[in-house]
Amino acid sequence: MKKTMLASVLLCGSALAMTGCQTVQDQLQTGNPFSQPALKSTIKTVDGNKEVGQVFLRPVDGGVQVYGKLMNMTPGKTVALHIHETGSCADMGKAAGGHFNPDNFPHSNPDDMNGHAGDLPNLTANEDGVATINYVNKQISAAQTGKYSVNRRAFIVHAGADDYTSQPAGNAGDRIACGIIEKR
Ligand SMILES: [Cu+2]
Ligand SMILES: [Zn+2]
Repeated sequence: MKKTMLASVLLCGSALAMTGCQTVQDQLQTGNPFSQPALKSTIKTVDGNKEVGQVFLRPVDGGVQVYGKLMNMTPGKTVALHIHETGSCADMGKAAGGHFNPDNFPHSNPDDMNGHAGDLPNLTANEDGVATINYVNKQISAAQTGKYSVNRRAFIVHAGADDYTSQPAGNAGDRIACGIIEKR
């Protein structure tokens, strides 16, 4: 078993760079130990505390890869996902505070380097109610501490989509699910 695993890793490493070898699908489906996310978050509904998915964060070239999936979402519906500043899901997720914003920028689209660090792309659930994210955020750190670290902050899933424009939070609606980001 151990020998097989080593052989497959070597084969993989010889054909491609290690990072190119691992698809997000692999990481999601097999929990491959070589994916090594630095941080993780278990997302739960804010009312009822039912688990809806997991999101992982790991350092990659030029930023932090945020990847994972949410289940039991409304099929076809587009919703907002953000990193909020406080690692608490109490009070229906309100305790998570505003968007993570270490440089005091306005809310914007996730690719705007002069917008909130915690801004992320909207997610659309497929017909099975599964929504996936795989996005490299260039404004955050997956380190345990530091100004840009998102350790002990929180993911919030909203009832609606982010318009990437309205202040202070993209008019995304109620907070429906929340997960504290922590060391894996
Ligand atoms: Cu939010
Ligand atoms: Zn924002």
